[in-house]
Amino acid sequence: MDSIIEDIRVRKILDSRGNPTLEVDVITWNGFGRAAAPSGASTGAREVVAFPDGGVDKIISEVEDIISSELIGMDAEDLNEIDLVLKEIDGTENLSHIGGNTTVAVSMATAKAAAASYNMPLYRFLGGNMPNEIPYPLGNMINGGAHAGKNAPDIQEFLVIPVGAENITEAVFTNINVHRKIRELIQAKDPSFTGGKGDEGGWAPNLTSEEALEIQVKACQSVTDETGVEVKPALDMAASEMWNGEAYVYQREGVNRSTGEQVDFVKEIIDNYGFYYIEDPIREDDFDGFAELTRKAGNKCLICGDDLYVTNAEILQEGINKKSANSIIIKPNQIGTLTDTYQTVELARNNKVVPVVSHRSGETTDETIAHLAVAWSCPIIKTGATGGERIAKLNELIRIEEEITDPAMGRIEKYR
Ligand code: 2PG
Ligand code: MG
Repeated sequence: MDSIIEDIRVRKILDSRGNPTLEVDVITWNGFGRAAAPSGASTGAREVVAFPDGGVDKIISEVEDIISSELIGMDAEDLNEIDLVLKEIDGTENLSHIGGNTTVAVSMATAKAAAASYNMPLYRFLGGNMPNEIPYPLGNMINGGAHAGKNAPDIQEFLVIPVGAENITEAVFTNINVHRKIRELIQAKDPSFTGGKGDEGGWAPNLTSEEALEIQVKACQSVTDETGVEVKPALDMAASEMWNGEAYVYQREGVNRSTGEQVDFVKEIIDNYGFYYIEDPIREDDFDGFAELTRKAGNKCLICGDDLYVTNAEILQEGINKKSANSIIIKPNQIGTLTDTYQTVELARNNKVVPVVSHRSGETTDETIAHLAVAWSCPIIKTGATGGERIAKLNELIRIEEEITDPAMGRIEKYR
């Protein structure tokens, strides 16, 4: 009885880019859950549709009542069933009728309401007896591509991961040290740098990708030397954004690379600079190009599919069959419900594909993904390094670590 849904409220709120998004409250007899949907700028072609035409306003004026009348009276604890009902209300494969951002916000708010009804934190409610692992934070340092202005690097995200950190506090403060160091190095190279940032809180400098790479690697080394905590460089290349149908276009550099050249270029980056993780190095429909790179460099680097897999278990299965990648980005709003998200995480884990729970470039202060990463023992979380909507997740991880007995950092090596 405690978790029977009594009311659902839907409202329009701001996201970090200033766009409207949806926030949902689910009220049960004995609990309350609130969640908001994020949004992408470099979305994968096979993601579910975020909102139907008419956007958030249409959901509030036309869809809220339908969802409420179906879900009120159901038990929030039966999340699988609720997610099914949401998909039935939509009635389409890609959730284009009511939008994956609508279903995901309701799904997450319902899970939080169920957890609250039993006085449990979400990670415990969803994770049950999962080991108490805290994910390593993959922090955003430099923004380019679709997340920054015109003269920023072509590569979308220059990231770091503090693999030597012993706990989450050490990890997030190591990342912020690198973030500060990178600002200094950018300023030294370009005295006119204003300190401007991109969508995810990384610096947005007037530099080429190669210049940014060098600064990133140097900053990792110097923070490792100064603090003794090993921190490694990583990238999200968002390569589909660069692909023009024939080649990968590095506009800022004036260089085009064929698929073979792109594979060689990425392999060189991994070999020369010791990169730990590279996301979407190849465009989203090229499973074979991904597989070639994974074959050549997957033993020393995580090759991660984001736009490639769009958190979709069926597409992931195709990639597993073709050995396309050894890591996958997990974004609940790419697939629309927590039930489907979890299925993809399970499939990944069972096949030794490292699941990386991730924010979107447009975010809110919703902290749900911090709980999902812990609940599902995902060894890495990608959620920025600074900025209110990013630290909402990082600070929640600090609180979670404090709550659990015997916390350990994520065991990435389990996947090797
Ligand atoms: C990505 C994400 C988040 P977006 O490409 O991984 O970093 O960006 O939300 O714009 O898809
Ligand atoms: Mg990505």
